[in-house]
Amino acid sequence: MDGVINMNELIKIARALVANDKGLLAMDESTPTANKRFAAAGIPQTVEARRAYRELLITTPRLGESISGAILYDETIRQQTKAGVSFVDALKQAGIIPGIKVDLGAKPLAGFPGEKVTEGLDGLRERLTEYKQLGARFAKWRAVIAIGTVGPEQLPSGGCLDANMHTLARYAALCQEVGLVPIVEPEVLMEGDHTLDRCFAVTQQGLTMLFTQLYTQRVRLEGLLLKPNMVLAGKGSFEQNTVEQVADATVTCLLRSVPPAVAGIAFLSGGQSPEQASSHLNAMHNQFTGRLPWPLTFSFARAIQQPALDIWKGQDANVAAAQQALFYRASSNRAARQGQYQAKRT
Ligand code: 5MM
Repeated sequence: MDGVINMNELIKIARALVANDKGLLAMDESTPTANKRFAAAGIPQTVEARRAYRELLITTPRLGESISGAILYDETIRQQTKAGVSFVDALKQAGIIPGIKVDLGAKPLAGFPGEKVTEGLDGLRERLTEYKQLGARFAKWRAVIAIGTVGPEQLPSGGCLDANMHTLARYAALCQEVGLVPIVEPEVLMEGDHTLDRCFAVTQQGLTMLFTQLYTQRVRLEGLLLKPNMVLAGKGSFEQNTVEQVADATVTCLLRSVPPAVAGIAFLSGGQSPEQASSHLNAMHNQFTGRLPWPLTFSFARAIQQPALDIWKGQDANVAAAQQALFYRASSNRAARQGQYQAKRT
């Protein structure tokens, strides 16, 4: 394993990613996901359209005022702006730390109908080494946990939680060995008709198992970020909760299951609207002022990008307006970290 110097460097990067009330821009959609979102917005699903869209995001003026790090994808980390500047260098010039999604996606878990395990450990050490050479300073791996029922069985199963949390810990250990800050993302999905209480119980169980696995695999928590879901009722639940209830449940769940040594927590948005995601983060800061042991921020994809994508529509003429929308969502989320966000339409 690494010596003290490398771990100090990791801790420095982890802290920089959550410093100054900034957060992360998740722009690590795999090609199938990016194409799905483009198709829904009537944008051609080509390499050039994906490149142009990522250039729009990365070159948004003053983005670095609110964004500390951007999560890229294998295709994107190798691309350049039209002017020939690599995306990695463009991010660095904007004061944004480049990162990379390194999982190879969630696949059906053998023996557990309806559940998935994220793949990508084989050859990961070599891939991480290459990404570090390309300029990445942190990495991200997402596991998905479904709540529901299959026949008589309640999901998630212990087997699914075990497999995913073990895999996340093995990934995190490899990242630290190579010198990349791991972001671990165990996402409890919003799909389903479950209550907020059920999401709370599953999130707490998953996080408790995750930190046991991280301990077992000798991962240093000071050099790691957690990217969890907020605690929410399922999208199909008739019982939806207030912003204050979501904020209270989410932070209470995290306080019970995440050690204070963790460098920071950066939420995924999971299908919430941009306004909902910012309002929830804002309420957490207002309701728990002075009681948060870790920096609490955002690492949104849809909740930060969607307005920009909708405006862009694949047209050069819309780039400036789309960038303004992205800037607005990024600064709104920074304001939410300060408890100063006021929801209004973009
Ligand atoms: C949950 O997804 C992550 C956060 O995005 P949201 O804020 O929209 O929930 C996101 O980083 C995700 O991991 C990437 O979009 C990659 O997704 P795929 O499914 O393409 O690997």
